[in-house]
Amino acid sequence: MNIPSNHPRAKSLYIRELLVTGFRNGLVAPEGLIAYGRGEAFDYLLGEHTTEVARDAAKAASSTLLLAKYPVISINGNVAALCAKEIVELSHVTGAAIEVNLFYRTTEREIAIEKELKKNKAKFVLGMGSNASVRIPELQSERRRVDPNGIYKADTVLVPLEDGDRAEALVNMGKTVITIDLNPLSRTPKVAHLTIVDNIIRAIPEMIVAAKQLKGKNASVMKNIVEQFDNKVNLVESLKNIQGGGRV
Ligand code: PTJ
Repeated sequence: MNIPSNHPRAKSLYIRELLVTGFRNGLVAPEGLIAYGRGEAFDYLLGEHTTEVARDAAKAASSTLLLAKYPVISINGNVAALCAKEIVELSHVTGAAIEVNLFYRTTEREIAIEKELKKNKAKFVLGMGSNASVRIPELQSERRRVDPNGIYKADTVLVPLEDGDRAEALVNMGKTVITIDLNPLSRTPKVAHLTIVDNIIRAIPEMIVAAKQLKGKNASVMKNIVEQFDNKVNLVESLKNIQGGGRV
């Protein structure tokens, strides 16, 4: 669809188009369109921009990935449709592996998502087909199937647009869990160690900028950023921004 660039809601309509195209190309589950509707409502309340606290969270998230021994980024259909290129760049800058992990898992969607990631220069993609051979304890959904060389062995996992169950199960496995979720009231942001309350389409580029600035710096600089970060405080501040119409 041709969206006039001077349309007052052009950016928002453009994001919708990415998801609809992703759905038509077999990346996004039909339920993913509904899930975005919830996210979009929070983004509207947030003022559709990256707040200062979200920027702080993105900096802490990039520090955490750079400090990790084996970081992995978990990809679902919505993430692939919205920011495959940026995810691949973040993985290159931070050294994180990429794993496909779907709630509504089908072989066709796995393949379509892998193709999209490789088109955007991903060197390899974990979690495909029978490679997702181990199970996360406590979980019943398809998300429990993970790659022994990926999420299962990771010390740090970035799980954007996630459901609370798996985030909690990963925390219980002793992993450091980072999420991106526009809804600070959702369970995932509360159980994760670190949450960026922002649209993933803006959050991943923020993380890339932060990672590029921090890479090569002394580990103590990044450790300090992570220690200063308080997830609970950040969520409360994000909620205040939403209540204030996103002007903060
Ligand atoms: O591709 P699959 O099969 O793995 O399915 C993916 C979806 C997203 C359909 C699945 O994970 C799902 O149902 O997710 P939920 O439980 O609806 O949670 C999605 C969360 O992400 C909600 O809290 C939304 O507010 C939030 N969200 C949606 N879009 C964005 C977002 N947060 C940040 N950026 C977005 N663009």
